Amino acid sequence: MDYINQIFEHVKERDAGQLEFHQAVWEVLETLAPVIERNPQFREARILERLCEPDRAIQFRVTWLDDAGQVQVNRGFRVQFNNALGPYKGGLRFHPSVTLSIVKFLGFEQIFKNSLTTRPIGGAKGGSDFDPKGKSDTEVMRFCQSFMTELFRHVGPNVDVPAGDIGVGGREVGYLYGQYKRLTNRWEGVLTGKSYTWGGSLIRPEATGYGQVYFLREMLKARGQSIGGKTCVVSGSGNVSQYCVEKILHYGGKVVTMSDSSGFIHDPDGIDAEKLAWVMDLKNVRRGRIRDYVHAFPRASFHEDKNPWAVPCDIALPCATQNEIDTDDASTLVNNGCIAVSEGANMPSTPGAIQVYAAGRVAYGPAKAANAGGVATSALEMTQNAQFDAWSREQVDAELDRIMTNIYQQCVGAAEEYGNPGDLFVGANIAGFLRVANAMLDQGVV
Ligand code: NDP
Ligand code: 2IT
Repeated sequence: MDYINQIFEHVKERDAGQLEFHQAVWEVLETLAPVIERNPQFREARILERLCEPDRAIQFRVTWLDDAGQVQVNRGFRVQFNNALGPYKGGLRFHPSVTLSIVKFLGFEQIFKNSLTTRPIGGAKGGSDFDPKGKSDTEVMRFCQSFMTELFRHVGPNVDVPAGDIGVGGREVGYLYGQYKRLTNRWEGVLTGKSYTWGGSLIRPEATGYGQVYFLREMLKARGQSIGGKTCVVSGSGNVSQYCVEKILHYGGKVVTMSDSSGFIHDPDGIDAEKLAWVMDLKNVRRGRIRDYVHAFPRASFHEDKNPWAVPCDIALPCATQNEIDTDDASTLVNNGCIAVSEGANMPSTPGAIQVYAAGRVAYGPAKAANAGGVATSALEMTQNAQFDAWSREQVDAELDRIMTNIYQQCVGAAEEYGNPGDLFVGANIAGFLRVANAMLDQGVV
């Protein structure tokens, strides 16, 4: 549709060079033509143009002292994309690859993902090119304190509520929270992913991986299949991967790979609960490399600088980073008999890979839907904070499962209603978009 192409051309011209942002925008725009045709009011109100332009993008310098007393300079970002549905909400990523383009792609996707959760949360993302790898705890603390010394004036429990993402876990959230509290003298739910003993929610650490598998379960159920007995290939070995593996094991699946940025391990016997506990200790406590797995479990092999997609599997679960499955990887998966892909990472499949899934009739759970369990549980943490309450594991997990099942149903319903039955990629975009777009119409020209 000409109108949609025009908007995309304008984004590319205005934000030249922001390739990840362009990719994320096009993935949404290309699916919305039937919605715009049926709802001319969105075009009149220029909803798409407004959605492609963040409410504000904050960039700042983060200066800190390393353990040797040297001055270090990093760049910090927070992009507040859209708050039609609730306070800005989305994670912080600390990784050397972080740029404005990366933060904008993540913030843009977050708008639609958060909308799908049906919780009152808008979309945002932030981060820094700071690399926590190899840094001491005190260096990480000083960095986080300096980062929050600028960020605190832009966030708040009813304004913008950051959380974790790559390189930001419980340790970083703790240091960020401590500095916010010191600067404001307020103990309030300004961040999610906090430790349970001081305002965090049970199940938040597990939520993204668990939710990804609940979504997978629903996709398979619709095809008369289940996770039990299926061979699964997982990438990453961080927060999302660990709890994805845990939940696959719970449903009786077999996980044969995990990875990090140095390569992947293949364990033909399967990564069982005991081996997973070993990986969790390696990654979360010792902060080591996945290659060490083969020393502890010698029947496994390590494949340096490779991703795991060539290992034959029934189900692929990307949980590391963007664009980690390209067209060739997707073709290999399909040729090896893969029947389902559920995305834990954000935008892990390239546009070409997504086409390969469709042609191969692979059940495809797109990131916006399949990994929304993390932010959904963050929203439950916000609710508990607002109530000065703490719910049980069972209560939070049941709510997470309900939300993920509902997201699956929304995707199916929207895909059907707009002429693409069974296409969850299209369904997720449309269902996520409609709630935000209608809220923007209600709230006038702002
Ligand atoms: P972690 O930092 O805990 O783990 C990231 C994992 O991915 C590590 O194993 C890391 O390896 C690997 N990885 C990161 N970057 C690359 C890269 N460029 N190439 C290869 N491997 C890489 O992050 P999370 O588990 O929290 O996040 C993983 C993905 O899930 C991200 O895409 C994130 O946006 C997404 N996500 C996270 C949510 C959350 O709640 N945490 C919610 C929804 C989505 P190494 O240690 O070597 O860097
Ligand atoms: O990509 C994501 O949804 C996250 N990193 C989680 C965001 C959140 O606010 O919990």
